[in-house]
Amino acid sequence: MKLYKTTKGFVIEDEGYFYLSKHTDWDTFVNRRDLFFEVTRELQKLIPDYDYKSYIVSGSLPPIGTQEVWASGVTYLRSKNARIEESKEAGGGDFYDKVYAAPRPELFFKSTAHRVRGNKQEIRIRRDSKWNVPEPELTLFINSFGQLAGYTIGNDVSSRDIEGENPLYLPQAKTYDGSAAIGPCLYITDEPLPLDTEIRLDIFRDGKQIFHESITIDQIKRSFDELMCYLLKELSFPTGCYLMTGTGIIPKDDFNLIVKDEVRITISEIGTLVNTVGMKKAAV
Ligand code: DO4
Ligand code: MG
Repeated sequence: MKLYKTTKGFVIEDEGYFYLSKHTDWDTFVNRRDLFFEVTRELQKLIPDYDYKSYIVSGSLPPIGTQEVWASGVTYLRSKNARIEESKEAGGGDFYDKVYAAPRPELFFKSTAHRVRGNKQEIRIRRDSKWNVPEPELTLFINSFGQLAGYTIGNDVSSRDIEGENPLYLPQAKTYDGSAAIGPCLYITDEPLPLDTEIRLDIFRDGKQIFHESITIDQIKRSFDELMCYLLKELSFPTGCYLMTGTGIIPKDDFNLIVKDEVRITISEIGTLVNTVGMKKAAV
């Protein structure tokens, strides 16, 4: 089942039918103990209406209320190798090798809710950066009970020149207005995602496809339990949180995201998250 946040309310999609939930607060809507069971029960009292589909066609709000967005780093071999390369001159290479092998994963704060963009909303690149990339990441929704309650698609937009200059600049490379996108929905299921689930990244410039690559989630070095366990060790999340699980797709070093590029990230079970890079103006 897919839960969408729209300007007209929360739309539930189930087997091709669309329902409008009676809930009006996202945080309580998604923080029910057995969400899949509760939504299934809720559907029995609702009448499907195809018109509700139109609420999500033109884009949807990010599926977020007051949750923080966190992110995991260097969870795929490809990511480790690319970071070693980009930070060689700064002497950062060793850190990435070590964190890839260490029991403790790299986890970092990515975004507050108000900086997050939804499907078909504009993401941003920093005005003081010359090398930017999207990072397509399966993103977990961890509820207020500490349970993995759903999945969405995340884009961890990153400034590689800032990150590469000095690993201590990571927060600036990762966190700024419009650097995170999630959506198009929160996908809830009563079964774990299959290991051959594919994450696909397509980038279009002036209507032409300039990049495409995919990876399956079985290439990830760490289990979701492991990532969640470290995140929840010393942090409480009264309304739950999102956790991006890291990227396994990194465009070649000559690739640079620019204004007006369209980034599409697809995970077939969840949908496609589409974002265009907005003009380099101050965020609203
Ligand atoms: O260590 C830098 C960031 C890593 C990251 O965002 C990723 O691997 O996805
Ligand atoms: Mg990332």
